[in-house]
Formats: sequence, structure tokens, C-alpha cells
Amino acid sequence: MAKTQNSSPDLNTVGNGGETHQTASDPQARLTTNHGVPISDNQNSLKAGPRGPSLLEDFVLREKIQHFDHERIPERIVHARGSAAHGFFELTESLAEFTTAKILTEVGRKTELFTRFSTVAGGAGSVDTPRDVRGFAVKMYTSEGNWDLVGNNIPVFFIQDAIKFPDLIHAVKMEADRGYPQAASAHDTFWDFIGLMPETTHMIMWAMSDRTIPRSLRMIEGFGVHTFRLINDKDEATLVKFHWRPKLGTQSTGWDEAVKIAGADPDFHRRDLYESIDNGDFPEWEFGVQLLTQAEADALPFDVLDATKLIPEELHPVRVVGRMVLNRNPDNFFAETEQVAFLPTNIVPGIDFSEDPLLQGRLFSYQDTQLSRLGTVNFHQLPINQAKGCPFQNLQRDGQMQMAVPKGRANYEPNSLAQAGEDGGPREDPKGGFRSFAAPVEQTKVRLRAETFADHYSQARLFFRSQTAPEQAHLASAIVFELSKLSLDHVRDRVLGNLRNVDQTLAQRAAEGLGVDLPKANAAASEPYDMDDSPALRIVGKYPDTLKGRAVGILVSDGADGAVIDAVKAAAEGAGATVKIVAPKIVGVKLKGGKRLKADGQLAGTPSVMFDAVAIVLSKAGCADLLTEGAAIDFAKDAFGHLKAIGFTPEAQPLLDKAGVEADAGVIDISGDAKPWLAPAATRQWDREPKVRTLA
Ligand code: HDE
Repeated sequence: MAKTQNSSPDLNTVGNGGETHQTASDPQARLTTNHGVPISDNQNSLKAGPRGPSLLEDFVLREKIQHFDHERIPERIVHARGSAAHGFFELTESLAEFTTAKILTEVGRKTELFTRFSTVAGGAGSVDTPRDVRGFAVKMYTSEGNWDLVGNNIPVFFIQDAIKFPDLIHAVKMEADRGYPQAASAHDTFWDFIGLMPETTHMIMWAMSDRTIPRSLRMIEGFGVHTFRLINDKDEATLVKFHWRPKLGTQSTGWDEAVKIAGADPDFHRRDLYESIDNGDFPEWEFGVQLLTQAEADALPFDVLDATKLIPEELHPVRVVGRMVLNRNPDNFFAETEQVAFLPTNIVPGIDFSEDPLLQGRLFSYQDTQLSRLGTVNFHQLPINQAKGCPFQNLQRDGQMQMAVPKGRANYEPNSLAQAGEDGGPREDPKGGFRSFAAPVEQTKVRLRAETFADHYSQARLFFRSQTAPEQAHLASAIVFELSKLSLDHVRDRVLGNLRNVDQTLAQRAAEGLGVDLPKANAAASEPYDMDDSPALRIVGKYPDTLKGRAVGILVSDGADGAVIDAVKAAAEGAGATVKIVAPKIVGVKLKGGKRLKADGQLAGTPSVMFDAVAIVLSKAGCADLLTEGAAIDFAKDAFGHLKAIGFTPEAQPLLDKAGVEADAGVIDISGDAKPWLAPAATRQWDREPKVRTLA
């Protein structure tokens, strides 16, 4: 086993028999075959003469090529594209009243974890910024076994019953005959399924909102989605929903911006996560719970077992009891991010499932999928999947790729080998071991959807009506965009018919945006009702106005005023932003006075979509040169169109004019003082939006 690829101290306990190996960092390290034979020549294969045919006996060549031929494993069927990081969970408030789980009762204890974020629909090589739900899966290596909270950045799901999952995923993925579109829901089969399955309507509201085009993985919320149970030492159950809240606030891009980012940097989110951790700027989330007694759940007008429903925070507040910090990048993408196997069945004593029929199906699916992805029942022995927080020991044996070397004769239980002084192996723990909540279940076997799951529209309405005006406009426009890509008119009309049950104005706006007549409303299985708005469901106005964790780009030219550049850089960095200098050439520019300034990015490859706010600091001649440079014009035009603050020096005015940048509260002359640019730079100029785009 090649120890060079592993940073886990635990690997040595699994399979290398305690032998020591040279590591790659060892200056003496010698290249060997997988079986340890030193290699004398890694440049040339063995041939019959310098120009002769290669020889079959060249085991060095064959082993290397053969290993390469098998480098790929099947990518995940969903959530194939992901990025991950190591970190820790720390409890700040004990939930001992509700649960015996040590991770939720030992205040101050830090538990190691590994978190993987993902898109759902695209393949492993797709881009980071399509409109898509983001997976938010956390593997916590607790002292009582691994707890995997395998959630999403949206608190509800498309469907109510696991049996519809393969249909949903087939519908959203590339269409079966043509093999496209990749990583996009804007096509006939997806919307056909959506229109025919009104239970998807609430999730569709979220999917069409800006939540599905996040600014950064550091700026998404996470939700356990399903209702779970906490079990205390008196065997009492409390219903619970799990939440992760980003310290930087939940932030999104605009649609046009997301599309352009996809071209400019397909790895936008992966790079952002990696670089911020690498820079020591560790992303952090609050961990919160919504706790409900069964009686409180029964009093709600919806069923908490229905994963298409959320519990409004205004009714049952989120209690923050811990935090997660991601502070270490993976050492090896494949070994960790690719091979990590999340299992909703990984829970620990004191936490239990609910009867949510979507969750129940997941309890089978994940273990099963790992067998096909990782190829063996021993996938839990891979370093990233091992229960690191505690010993794991049982009497399961053998199987493909067994990496442990279990000792002794005890591979069955009960046994009495201990009486003869032999190791009898581990034993069950009736008190401290995992126990299921004793929920009464005796009923008739049926294939039925519960009556309490029949309402498909009330919470879709709640979501839409709780949004701010710009968010509503984005949502309506996203629906228009997606439906405009359909070739089947009846599919479009069925979706519009469902939207009428959500909100008349939304349906009207969508139909007008498409230029079609509004069809009749579809029959609803249950009449929707109105709920009080939930401001917690918004993004705009909820996240802080800040430059912390954000990026600023300064476009410069030869002859630009270095003092202005320094001032804006210092102001932005002082407010917590990362600053990059963008210049026509990567070597940088010669400033006024002759000093050289190095560039971080060349203009043509560093458009303003990479930044949250920009400054354009040019000389007169430098600006004149850029007036015929499309990348420079787009830099200003897109920054304006994406509602970003633009700081400028008067010499840059001709470029702004050519780019159609109009004076407003976010376009600031910074030649005298950079400070007034800071406030607009910390937010988006929502007032500008009607000037730059027609929204539905
Ligand atoms: Fe998943 N899901 N899922 N899912 N899911 C997978 O497991 C599945 C669902 C989620 O970063 C697969 O290891 C079924 C809801 C995340 O590795 C697979 C159903 C939620 C990830 C699978 C659901 C999720 C997955 C594919 C309906 C949010 C990525 C590869 C019953 C609460 C984890 C794998 C990672 C991955 C099945 C529904 C989240 C095929 C059958 C609801 C974050 O097993």
C-alpha cells in the first residue's frame, strides 16, 4: 500500500502490517512499482533494440498503464460534481434535555468532519455554476461513530416518496436520446415531469430562485431537509430539523452573471473554496435545530413527514447550538472528495429517523450505490470513510479489498473463547448502543400517499410571497427562461396551469414573459391556503452588507495613478475583501511616475464577473487604448449590468460611456477618496436593475 498518498494516521492500522514505507516527501524516496520493486527508468519502455517492438515482459510499463486504465470509478449518479474540505464541529449549547448523542451534549468538544458540496444534475466534469440545487453533505467522525448529515442548500425536496426519485433524476438529466443538455433543467423532459407532479411545485419555487445560483459554496445554507428525531435518556423523542447557516450570509449571483462565470471559470466555486481555506480564511457555519414535540407537529397545517414542506422559522425558531469550520483542504481529490461515501444511515445513539417516506428510501439507496461506485462492501475502510472518532470493531469478515488483518479465531458471536484466554471479540452494548425510537407502527400494508400530503401549493405560495420584489422578479424570469427552452407547448401550459394555484400574478408574469395566453388553472388535490409571510425565506436584505469574504477587481492601465490604486486596495482589504489587479497584460503596468505594478489577472481572462465590486483606474492614454478592447468594455458593462459598485478615475470616463455605464449611487469617482465607494461595494445596487434588464 502506498503510504505516500495518505495523511490519515489510521491507515497504518489497516493492512500494511505496520511496515514502514518511504514517503514522497522523503528526499531519499525511491520510485517503485506497486509491489515495491525499485524502478530504474521511468522514461523508456523495454524494447527489443532502441527502435524495436516493446516487450511483453515489461511489467513496469504494464503495471503503470494498467493502473492508469482503471483510474476512474463510476461517478455519482447524482451529485457527481463536488468539492470538499475537512474541518470541525463544535457544540456551543448542550441539547442534553433532548438527546444522548455526545456530539450534541458535550459543549466545547471539537469533532473532526469532512463536508462535500455538490451540484445535482451535471456530470463530474460539468461547470460549477449551473442553476441547480447544491448538495451539502457533512460526515462527522463522532466518538460514537460517524454521523452523516446528507442535506441540500434548500430545505425541501421535489418529491414526497422515494419511489419517484429515479423518474425525477432521469427527467432532469440529459435527455435519453440526444445526450443533452448537460447540467441544466431547462428542457422538455424535466418540465414534463414537473408539470405532471404538482408536489414538486414548492421546490420549483426554490429552484427558480437565486438560491440555485450561489455566489460561493461558503455562502450557502444547508438543511437536513427531513424531520429527524432526537432521543433523550428517558427514551423520549423530540422532532428535529437540522440547519447550517453561513457566517458570510446566504448570497447569490445573478443569472446572466452565473452564465458568464461558467465560461470564465468553470471551477469558480471549487477554486473559491480551495483558495479561501488555503489563505486561512476559513468558512464557517452556525449549526441550528428546530425542535418540536409531537403535539406541536400535529398542530401544524401540514405533515412534518412530507419533505416538500418546511417549518417556518417564525413559527418554530432555529436554535443555534454549534458551529462548523472548514479549515483544511483535501490532500488528494480522488482519495477523499471522490471516494467519500455519505450514508444517511450513519446516525449515532440519541438521533433517529422519522417515517418520512423519502428518507426511508434513502436509507437503502446510499449503501447500495457505494457498492457500485466503490465496488466492495469494505468501502468503510477507505481512510476518508473510516470511523475515526472511535474504534470500529465487529465480526464481519473478508470481502473484496479487505484491508484489515483481523487476528484470532473469534469471527462469530456468541462465543466462549475468552474462557480459554483467547480474544473473544467485541460484544453488543444494550445501554450505550444505538436503539431505535419505539414508534408504534401496526397498520395495514398499503401503497398510498397520506391524505396529509395532498396540499402541493400553499408553501409554494408562502415562498413566493415572502420574497422581496427583486427576488420575485428573478424567480419569475427564471421560469420564463426555462419554459422558453421547451419545444412542447402542452408541457409549458401544464406548468403555467400549476403556477396559477401558487399565485395569479406569478402565473401572469410568466405567461407575459413568454408572450403566451395563460391557460386554465390545473385542478388541485387540496385547496391551497394562505400563510403569514416568512421573511426568513429571503436572501435580499437578510445577508449582511459587507466586503468580508468577497472579491474586488481593480482594472489598471499604464500611466494609472498608483496612489488611487493603493487607496482603493487598502480600503477593500481593510473591509475584508480579497483584491486582484487586472491589467491588459499579465506582466502588469508601468504606473504614473514609472513604478511597476504586477497584475494578478490578464484582462481577457479575468472579466468582472469574477468580482463582487470593481474599480477602474486608468490614465488618459490607457483608457484610449481600451476603447477598442471588447474585454475592457465588457468589464465595465457587466459590472454595471450585474449591479456592482464601480469606482473610477475621471480618465476612465470614456470607457464607462462606451460601456453604457450611467451615473448612479454605485458609480463613484474615487480619484480623491476611495471610502465613499466602500458602502455600495458591500452590496448590490438593486435600484439599478430595471435600467439594465427587463424582468418578468
Ligand atoms: Fe441523494 N443520493 N437521494 N438526496 N444525495 C445520492 O448517493 C437518493 C435526496 C444528497 O457528496 C447518491 O453516494 C435517493 C434528498 C446529497 O457524496 C444516491 C433519494 C437529499 C448527495 C442518492 C435522494 C439528497 C446525494 C448518489 C430519494 C437532501 C451527495 C451517490 C429518496 C436531503 C453526497 C451517492 C456526496 C447522493 C439517492 C434524495 C442529498 C444515488 C434514492 C432528499 C447531498 O444514493
